[in-house]
Amino acid sequence: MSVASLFDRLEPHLLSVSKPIQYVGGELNSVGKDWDSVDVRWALMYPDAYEVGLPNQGVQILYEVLNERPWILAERTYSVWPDMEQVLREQGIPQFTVDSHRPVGAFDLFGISFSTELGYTNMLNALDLAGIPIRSADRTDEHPVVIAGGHAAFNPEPIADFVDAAVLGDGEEIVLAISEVVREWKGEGSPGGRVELLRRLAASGGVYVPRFYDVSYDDRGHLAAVVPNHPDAPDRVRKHTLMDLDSWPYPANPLVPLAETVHERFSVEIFRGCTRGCRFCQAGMITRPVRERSIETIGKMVDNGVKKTGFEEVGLLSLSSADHTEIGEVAKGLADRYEGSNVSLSLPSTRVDAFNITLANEFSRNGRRSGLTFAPEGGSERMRRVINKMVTEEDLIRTVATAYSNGWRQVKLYFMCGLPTETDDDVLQIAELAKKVIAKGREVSGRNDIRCTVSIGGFVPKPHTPFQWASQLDVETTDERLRKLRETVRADKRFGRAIGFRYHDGQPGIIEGLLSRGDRRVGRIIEEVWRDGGRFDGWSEHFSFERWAAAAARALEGTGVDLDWYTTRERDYDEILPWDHLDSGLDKDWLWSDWEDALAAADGSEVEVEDCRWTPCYDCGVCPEMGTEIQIGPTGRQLLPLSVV
Ligand code: B12
Ligand code: SF4
Repeated sequence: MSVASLFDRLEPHLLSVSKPIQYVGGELNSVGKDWDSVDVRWALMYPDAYEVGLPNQGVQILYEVLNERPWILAERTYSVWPDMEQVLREQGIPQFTVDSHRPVGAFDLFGISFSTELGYTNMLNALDLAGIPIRSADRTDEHPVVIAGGHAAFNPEPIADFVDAAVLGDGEEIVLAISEVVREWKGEGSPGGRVELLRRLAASGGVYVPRFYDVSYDDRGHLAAVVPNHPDAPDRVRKHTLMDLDSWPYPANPLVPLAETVHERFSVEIFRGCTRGCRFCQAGMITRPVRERSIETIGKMVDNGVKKTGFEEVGLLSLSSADHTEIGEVAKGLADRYEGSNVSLSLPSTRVDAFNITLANEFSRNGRRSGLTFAPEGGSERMRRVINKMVTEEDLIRTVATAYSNGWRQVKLYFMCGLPTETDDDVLQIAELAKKVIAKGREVSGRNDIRCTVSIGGFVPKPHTPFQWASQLDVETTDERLRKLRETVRADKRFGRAIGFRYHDGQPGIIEGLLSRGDRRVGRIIEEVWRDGGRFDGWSEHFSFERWAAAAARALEGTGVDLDWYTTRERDYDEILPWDHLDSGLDKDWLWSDWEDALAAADGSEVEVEDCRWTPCYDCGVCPEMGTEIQIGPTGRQLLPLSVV
């Protein structure tokens, strides 16, 4: 039965809300499909405002992959701002998709993409606005199956009561497989209702259905066991890995936003995965192994994307783009192709050791010579050994010297505060490093307008990393350490103004830590926060630590555990972790020995884990467990076709 558009009810209120254009839809390359002509219908959500959510590659890719099938329809929805929420609640209008303004509750599947855990309260709000019960257990056959994906879904336990299912890893193939299961079940007349559908999804082995697992705790409040309670639910649910990125050249029809968004460029993922082995980096650990897109496919995707969108900037996206085996040829080929046109190229932050000036020159040939960004992450050499990011001070100074002497005036350096074994001194060395960078820049360029911006994020231990056992630094010590650093930077008049200083205070990091390593009991906190008005927790102007702390105290009363237990406590080898039944391929013993190596490095031992792209496999477990292998070039081919722009 057809589902009517809500637009007529929405339109009269659009002029009373901020940025109404974000709710209108109809972007270039968006898709409108006939509701009745398909078998399976997905609503896809990025749980943040349109301006953050629209550029998200994950959602754009899945939207396209699904809509390419004539029997599937996919539409998008984003979090509405509080003024629109008020309109929807007052007028009784449900959460809607921007494509055809259909109610989210009418779809078969509601897929939500979490690149950060701070989107959880926005999910609850969207469910509630959609008229879908926020708890999975309260839903009936009338409601969509709610599925979480994205990096945060590698530990979906804090949202286990709210989602019906979660998917780990690359989504391209599994969303099609899920659609097949739904089509078949609907085709049979939906036997057994949603529980049977969830059973079929769980039995497929690639979808985690939390309700089919019982969780128990011991009398200290520690996790005692996570056991399947259904014979068809596997003991461990595995992640998905897309092999051969060349066969999946998406987005091929990138969406062009109507309103201003955080990114207005066409991005091409030049590879997935990273095996550099930085111990804090969840993205690197969970996306192993490295799979490169070939230079030919990159060339075709850029050509196609620029023509179809009119974007004037092309971003080459990955976790460490300068590591692509043919990055030099890619950069030169694209710079040649777009020479004299309006199209410029950009590369996200570069590893200090992968930087080379020829590459940087290619990237800036047709555009502005904006700042260069490097991420040494640790302020002291000792710290960088602990995190396995082996960049020496000498390397860094040499690299920035090359950049400054080649005409760059600005360098941005990313660091973290609160890393395992860190002391005040490790962080204060960031100031020393920044001063040396400026001094060197002035020396080699002979100019005084050299700048260095230091940007500091709080370290949050993440599941499936060697630091998953680490204690997180408490809010007070984090803030005090950052205060001392700021004072040290400002105290030296010779450099004070040349050094920019950006940092986040410790509070949001602790809540992100709670949500990252939490178990199912944390769900109650999320619900309390949402009921208390919590929305858009990733935005500093909306985030309230007090609200989270108060909700945690209430929700955890009597459990024997508290906010500190989840965050500032170091875990033991024997502890059952909430995500142990979710298989990222990484061998837990390998992770543990890497954690021990980190602690040994803190005391001066020189144990470096090399990159398995260039050295023998060191048995992290992923390739044999997942049946995958590293896919890298060089292919020796060329960037073709060279089209006229
Ligand atoms: C571009 C980018 C941004 C941009 C744009 C965000 C956007 N709208 O997409 C900006 C600058 C805004 C940004 C901000 C932030 N980012 Co960011 N970002 C990235 C980056 C570089 C690329 C993301 C991307 O496009 N990946 C490629 C796509 C294809 O992958 P994907 O989204 O994971 O989707 C695939 C699967 O996960 C899966 N999938 C995804 N969703 C779903 C849903 C369902 C239902 C299913 C079945 C499958 C599925 O299928 C997709 C296709 O295979 C990544 C690093 C990276 N290379 O991944 C960091 C990264 C995602 N960001 C990160 C972080 C921490 C942030 C911030 C929190 C930073 C901050 N402190 O402010 C904010 C959060 C913003 C927000 N509110 O969401 C981290 C995530 C950390 C983590 N969870 O481990 C990453 C991994 C970087 C890192 N190494 O730390 N980011
Ligand atoms: S299994 Fe070996 S080759 Fe594969 S990602 Fe791990 S270390 Fe690298």
